[in-house]
Amino acid sequence: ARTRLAAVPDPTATVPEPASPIVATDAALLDWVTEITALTEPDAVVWVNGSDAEYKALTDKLVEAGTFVRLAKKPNSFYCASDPSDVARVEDRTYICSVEQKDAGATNNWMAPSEMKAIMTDLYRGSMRGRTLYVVPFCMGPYEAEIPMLGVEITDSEYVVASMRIMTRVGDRALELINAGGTWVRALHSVGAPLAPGEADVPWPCNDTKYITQFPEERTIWSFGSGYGGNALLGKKCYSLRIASVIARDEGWLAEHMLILKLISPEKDVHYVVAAFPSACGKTNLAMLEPTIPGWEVQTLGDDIAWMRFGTDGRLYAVNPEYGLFGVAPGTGWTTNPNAMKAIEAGNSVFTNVALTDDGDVWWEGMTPEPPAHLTDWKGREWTPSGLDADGNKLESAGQPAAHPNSRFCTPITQCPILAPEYDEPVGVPISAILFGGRRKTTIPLVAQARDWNHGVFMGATLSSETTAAATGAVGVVRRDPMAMLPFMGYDAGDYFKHWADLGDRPDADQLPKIFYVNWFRRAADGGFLWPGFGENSRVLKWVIDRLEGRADAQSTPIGLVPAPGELDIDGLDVTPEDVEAALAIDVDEWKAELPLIDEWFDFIGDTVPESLHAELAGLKSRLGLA
Ligand code: SAT
Ligand code: MN
Repeated sequence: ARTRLAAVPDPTATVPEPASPIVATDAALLDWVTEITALTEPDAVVWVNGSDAEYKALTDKLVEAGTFVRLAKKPNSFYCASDPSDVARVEDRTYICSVEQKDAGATNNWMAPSEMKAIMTDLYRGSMRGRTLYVVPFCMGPYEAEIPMLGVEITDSEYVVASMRIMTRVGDRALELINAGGTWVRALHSVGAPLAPGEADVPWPCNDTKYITQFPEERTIWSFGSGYGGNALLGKKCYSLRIASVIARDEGWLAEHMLILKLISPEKDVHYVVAAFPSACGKTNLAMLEPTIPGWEVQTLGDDIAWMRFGTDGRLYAVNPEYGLFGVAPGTGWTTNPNAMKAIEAGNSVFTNVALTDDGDVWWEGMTPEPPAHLTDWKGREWTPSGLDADGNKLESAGQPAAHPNSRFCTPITQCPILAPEYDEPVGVPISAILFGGRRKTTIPLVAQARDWNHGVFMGATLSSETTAAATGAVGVVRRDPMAMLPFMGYDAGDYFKHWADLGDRPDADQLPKIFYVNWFRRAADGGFLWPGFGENSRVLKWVIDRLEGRADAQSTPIGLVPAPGELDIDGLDVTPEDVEAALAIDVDEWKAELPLIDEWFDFIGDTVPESLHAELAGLKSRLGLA
């Protein structure tokens, strides 16, 4: 059973944790904690200071509660299985509650703020009974930033506190910056599973009713009912994308769903590249890629989110607001992503919905070529490769993956062996190129460069991808996912495109990064991938950098600039030239099928789609001879 802390719902009595010399002095914060404590009625209030001792106590508590299993094979690391109903982001339960509906736009769920607050206030009433309310001060991005991006998450989930500590900068330093007058985002979270006196807890408390709500004008987040990932670690998608995209619009910068990597050429030129892909399309793998072409080196700065602001030189500088990796586990292995594997080996990680080995390690599909002979699957059931138990009886888990397809490792980014030393540079790193990518079996070539900024914005705005297990719902359905931000735009999609397009009107627009569209996932007629991906994607990055340096030729096609024959380095690549050609091909029939989908998409978004993008679409149609 879970040990209970003192049953005194009095924040002032529990504010100063003995380990922490820092006490909150910000009146708004103290008032908010008092208000939420009165509403949610926790047994105790704990202020999180970010110390190792605190983490130890927290993870011990999670082990005792049966939520965590301490791994024998990895230092300071834990296996965790969620409730089977709570395994991914819930996009249909995610709301942008702007004051006016039009500001949420066609792509977001909306409800009037007062209506949503009434519903959720009722849900929060008493929702933390029997639990501890944690106050988690945090900072997205470096503490030393000119304007540190602060937040406070209130949560009743120890899993969330432990994960936030890995994923973001939490504790005293953030609290000090708040005490000093820093602006901060309110982020309220409850799993929505109050305990009656004496009631035993379950390992993964959650509620069938879920709401993930952003109030953009108030820079406020309310989340209820889920303990999982992007639903509950509110510094991640809710703050760093949905709320931050609104702040970025207001202040003239970009908050994007992008990895950040550093490429060093054999000539030792350094280029920083950001790349937007939908969830579970290989961002973590690309961010940590091991180039297969000689002389090239990749270093990592971020694998999921980039905040980009303009420097005085007119260039865009990117910062990774996060401090950890929340990577999709399946498919991550020593051949596909050795750097992620090394980061994980170093320990200090939480693994959610993976499989557990008999000797106290984790496993998932794709980690090793052959699975271990015996596992506990993510649902806690016995699992064997054959689907049979020792007596030859069929297991309930037979025929199912041992790890959930959206299972995750949560690991400090500082453990990444190829982390760029400048990963926490407060002003960020200057970006040379932006890649947009999706997961498409057809139509989209391996790589195409945009002719200019506006064309690149069009590529991003019409980006499409097959859905993945990162969100609940059907997998493998093609949908538009603009800039890979469909579930994360905090305001109207057309206004978001306009914000991007307007950057092209800056007087120093020639300093903007060059834009490319990539697709690692195109298939041959027989269903096989045309391009091997992973480390071989370095060949595409090389062409990108060679384009920036004026060293590589492109050929103009109706959809953009693709590598001229012989310009993509396929030296030593184990792929036929015909497959490479097919990966790069522009098939007019496929584009004929694509264009109505883009028409539909712009119609769906409505009047706010900027004229410049309609003009791009008209240009594309006429170049394809389809106008
Ligand atoms: O669930 S998360 O949003 O944290 C991960 C993802 O979907 O990219
Ligand atoms: Mn993501």
